[in-house]
Amino acid sequence: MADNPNWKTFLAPYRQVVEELIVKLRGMQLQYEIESKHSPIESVAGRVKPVSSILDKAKRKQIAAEDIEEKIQDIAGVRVLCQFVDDIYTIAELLRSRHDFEVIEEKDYIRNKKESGYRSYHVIIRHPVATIHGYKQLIAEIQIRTLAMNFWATNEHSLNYKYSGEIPDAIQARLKKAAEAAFRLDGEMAKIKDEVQEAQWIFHQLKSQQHRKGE
Ligand code: 0O2
Repeated sequence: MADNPNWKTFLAPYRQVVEELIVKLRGMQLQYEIESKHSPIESVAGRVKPVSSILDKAKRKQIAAEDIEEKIQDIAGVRVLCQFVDDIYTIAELLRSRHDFEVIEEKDYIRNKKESGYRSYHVIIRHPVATIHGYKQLIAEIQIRTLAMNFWATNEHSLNYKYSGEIPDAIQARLKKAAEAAFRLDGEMAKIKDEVQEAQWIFHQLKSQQHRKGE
């Protein structure tokens, strides 16, 4: 079924949504840079969920084929990385204020971390997309997390893959400790946020001067 050519047609508008969202979020990042302000957005990346993962998720959550579009909300997924935890909430606010898509759900796994230790902020949106058959509204997921949260989530994701979702208890316990260490790191960085930002601003100015002089 994963080779079914209909998947290509089904996923094409999702690819478009991912690309449009990346452009919009990078556009926000650039505006902060132009105005020489700290950008809450450090980087943006996106992907369309592979067909095999869509099928696995549908099976695991007992979702019928005709409900996939509505019930699997991360077929179009974009990830935004930030330096500081409060940047996450700034971005969520920016997303809520947009008129070109609608926020339909928010999941705060920072205030309510997952059992695994996972922390991240998920914003589910409904995004319009123009196709040759007319307009469609597609669901997409924007995951917003700090660099520290991402470091943890990436490693945990690899381990989950390696152990097919059955991570041994001892490793799971270590992962939980690592999640708390990452969270403490975010807390410590928040305390010196102003210092870090000032240092980055000075460095940015220096780089721009050197660039202008052609050094
Ligand atoms: P992939 O490979 O990242 O695309 P769920 O029932 O929890 O599986 P649901 O209901 O869609 O999923 O919602 P949720 O939990 O808000 O979002 C799912 C996505 O969040 C996951 O996608 C992961 O990207 C991420 N995520 C959620 N929990 C964890 C976790 O414990 N560890 C890590 N590393 N990531 C997590 P997929 O489909 O699982 O996979």
